[in-house]
Amino acid sequence: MIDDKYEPLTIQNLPKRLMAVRELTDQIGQNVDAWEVKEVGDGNLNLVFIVKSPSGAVIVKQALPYVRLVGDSWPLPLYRAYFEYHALTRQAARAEGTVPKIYYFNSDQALLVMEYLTPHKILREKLILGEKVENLATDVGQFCARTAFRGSDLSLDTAQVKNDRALFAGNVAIPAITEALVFTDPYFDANMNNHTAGLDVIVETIRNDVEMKARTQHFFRLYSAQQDTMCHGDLHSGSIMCTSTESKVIDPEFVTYGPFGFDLGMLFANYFMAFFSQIEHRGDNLEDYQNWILEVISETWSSFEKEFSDLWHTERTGMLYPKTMFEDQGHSSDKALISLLNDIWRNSLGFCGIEMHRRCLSLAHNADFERIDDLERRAPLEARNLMLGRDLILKSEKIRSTNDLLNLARKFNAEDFL
Ligand code: SR1
Ligand code: MG
Repeated sequence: MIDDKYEPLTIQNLPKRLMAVRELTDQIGQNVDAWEVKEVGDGNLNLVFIVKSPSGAVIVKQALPYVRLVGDSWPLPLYRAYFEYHALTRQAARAEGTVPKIYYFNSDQALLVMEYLTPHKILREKLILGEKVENLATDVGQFCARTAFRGSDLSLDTAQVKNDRALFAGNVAIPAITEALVFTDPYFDANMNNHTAGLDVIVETIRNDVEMKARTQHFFRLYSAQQDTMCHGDLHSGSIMCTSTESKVIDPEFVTYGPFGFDLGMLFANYFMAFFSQIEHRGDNLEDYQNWILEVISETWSSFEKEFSDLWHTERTGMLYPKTMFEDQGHSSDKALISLLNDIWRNSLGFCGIEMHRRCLSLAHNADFERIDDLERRAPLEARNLMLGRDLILKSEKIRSTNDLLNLARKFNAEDFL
């Protein structure tokens, strides 16, 4: 391609700058006059272009040297595209068919050319519109189990795990966003925080709950120090694209080695926020749709549990819980598996509660709530979400089943906290 010196693409200069990239022209042809370029990035960080021609379409994603949401006062290294590329190639190998195909990567330009997923839509938009997705829970639960298991010392050769831990340890600045915005800022009056008017009393309750804050730091320690596996790192409903029957996971630039339950917890939180905000987005079918969201949570866990257990029995070739110690001695490893799954479940609930907090208290809120213009109607829904988050952080050890979890969500959905 294209120059060595980094320069952000524009709709105007993209065709000229990328016309020599064969991997791209293989997909959409060489006649740049027929290319149609649109910038569609609606995330917080990057440029995203759809480039279409009569013969095909691709996505071109380019990192910007700053946080797009905030502007150039918050610089952000371009190297995140490199880690996203390495995460995507591993996810593609470990959970086949669940991520977009990569056609080309250019490190100098922090640029990826990848498959244009169509007619997929961002899952968050579908949840706001009340659209169901068949197989969502199974597909994403399996994605979580396969990437968790196959990126860990349960499966990989230890040299590979150590190499990957070292590789992804270089992704410093992006997980640092999570360290600040997710695990720290919600719990004090940090500079970039904002919350909906009317929530002050709840915010005060949360920020003054010393026991709960200590629990958040327990989970923060797990996030920073328990390097079980390669986590997606930002698995919210804006990182999943779906048709009515198929789901794909995108955008792993927050990739980091972290605890098994982290991605699941983030995901559950975003489903709970969709659940609590529904009343302002739905008409008649509110109950049916809210029940469906809760089913998705419960089935995602079942799908994760089933797939993780299958892999445990069929692909346990890493250094942890070796068959030489269990099956080869005529000893079942099932108790060890159950204990590990319980641990993952409990941790996922803690991460879930923290993500529910940060999306209402620090920077980068969710459209599920933000699209409710009437703040007097939004605040009580966010209050339910914040208070359930607090309970999950405090009681993660005591919530034993998905039934317990869903009953708790139903209970909080009927409460008036303001
Ligand atoms: C400044 S970036 C804010 C958020 O956007 C990303 O999607 C992550 O969730 C991050 O925390
Ligand atoms: Mg993202």
